[in-house]
Amino acid sequence: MVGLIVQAVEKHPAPEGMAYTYGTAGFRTKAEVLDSVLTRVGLIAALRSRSLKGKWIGVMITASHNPPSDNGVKLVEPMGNMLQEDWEKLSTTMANKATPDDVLEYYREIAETQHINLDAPARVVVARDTRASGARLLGCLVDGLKAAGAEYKDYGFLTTPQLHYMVRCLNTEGQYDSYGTPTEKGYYEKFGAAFKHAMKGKKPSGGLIVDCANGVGGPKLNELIKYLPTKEEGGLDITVINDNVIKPESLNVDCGADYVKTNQRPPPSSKAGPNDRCCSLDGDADRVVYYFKDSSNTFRLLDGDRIATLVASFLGDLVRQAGLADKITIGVVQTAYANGAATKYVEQHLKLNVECTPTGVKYLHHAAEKFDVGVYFEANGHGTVVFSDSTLRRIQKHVPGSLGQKEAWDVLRATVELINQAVGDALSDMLLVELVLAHKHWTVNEWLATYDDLPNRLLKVTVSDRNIFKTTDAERRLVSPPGVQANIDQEVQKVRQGRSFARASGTEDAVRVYAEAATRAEADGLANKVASLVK
Ligand code: NG1
Ligand code: ZN
Repeated sequence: MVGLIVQAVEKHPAPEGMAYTYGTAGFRTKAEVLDSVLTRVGLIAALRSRSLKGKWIGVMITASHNPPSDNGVKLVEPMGNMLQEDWEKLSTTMANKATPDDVLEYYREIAETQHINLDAPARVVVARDTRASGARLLGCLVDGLKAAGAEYKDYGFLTTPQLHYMVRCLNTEGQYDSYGTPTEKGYYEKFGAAFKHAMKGKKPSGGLIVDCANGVGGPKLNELIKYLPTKEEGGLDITVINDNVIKPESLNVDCGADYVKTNQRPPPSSKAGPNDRCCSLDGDADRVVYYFKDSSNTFRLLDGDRIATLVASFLGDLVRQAGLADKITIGVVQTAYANGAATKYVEQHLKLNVECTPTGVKYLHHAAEKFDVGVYFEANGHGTVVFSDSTLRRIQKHVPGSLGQKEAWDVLRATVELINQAVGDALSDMLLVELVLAHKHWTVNEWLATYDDLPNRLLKVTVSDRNIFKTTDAERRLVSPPGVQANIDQEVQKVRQGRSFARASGTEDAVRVYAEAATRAEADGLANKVASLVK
């Protein structure tokens, strides 16, 4: 193994002058400087699996909504969660080791400090999105996996959530908590069947246009559709657009969830008419946002906050109607980027607990796990719902007291199945939204009418060193550089319903400034003021 590791690392030398960090979304940068990282991630994945006595670990090669020339890689824990934090640090250190000998030495050091038996089995599942660099990077990863003596399964092209699903299925196969069959067909069958059960013959109002960002979500959605009830059977009428994966240079270009959310407009390729329900996935299909043009042709975004409120209200109704209200509490987890109006709606109208965490799905997921039912979404469309084990058992064991309770209980159980609890999944989230709208007999207009978003602005500010920006209170307040927060507070006071914060991005070399206020002019003015304060 020693010789093999040295050989593999020699084959993919680290470029000079690069500093890699395992950030919120794993390693992510220009694809051409990632070869050495992938080989080292192969070694880390093998070690992580061995540290868990041969449980399957996932490796996903993707750069999500980033441009086609980027790529990235992230690791997935056995139950489909994001990599544990101490292993993020080990990964970062490993990625920055310069020579093959340094790598080998660090490999041994990890084994020693983490008490890993290097003879234990190592099992790793890999998949990638449709980027042109994916095949080459897969080769670099596999060299690392083979050198470390890991058994690996390559699923080819998958969406990120499908890979998370495979990992969870493989680790629960044959057990009481078996998550499903670890095949693509198994994934489509599970979610297709759950959707059909949960719909209970309800008819969706109108069709749905799905923009797939020219990414891996396109072919996968086209496949999933085959497992859903047809239009004739009262199922969804889905039109798929931007599903061209033959031209990888078109990935995320003028389309996709990030384009729509950032530019507040539909993809130019969309032919949707007024009030047509539309949604956009991102490049690896773990994010989804809805939108439409209203009768006066104004663009209306229904983002992650809206999905969270819609889903939380639906689950609240089902739990109540099933007769479980006094046994199950529902909570909503957001980040500071959630619109203030959404937070208020959840607290005052839905009367549910809201928790705010730092940016990054791992924080939201963790906080959501503390509730019986935790609904978590980032405003940009990442998110899902998690049910605690005891809640799942409680739902299963429940004995409905009436026909009405039984109806709601049936729908609740099928809805649990429909939600990809391993991780936020654009395809499963999309089916969930469609389900809720059909049950509520709502169009996008009723959904939009639940509350009015406060006008807001998100700015990206280039600074000389973003690392000096340190925050507290779930990133809502700056503690460093000194004095800046007090200045921000002063500016916030000057506008009505003002709120603003600045934090260093975890994925880009910039500081992000968010501001909201009663009017568009006040929100824009506040954002610009705060941007000038952090420059
Ligand atoms: P950063 O760059 O740390 O703001 C961005 C998104 C996050 C999350 C991560 C990972 C915003 C404001 N931030 O993080 O929500 O999606 O990327 O992809 O949207
Ligand atoms: Zn993504």
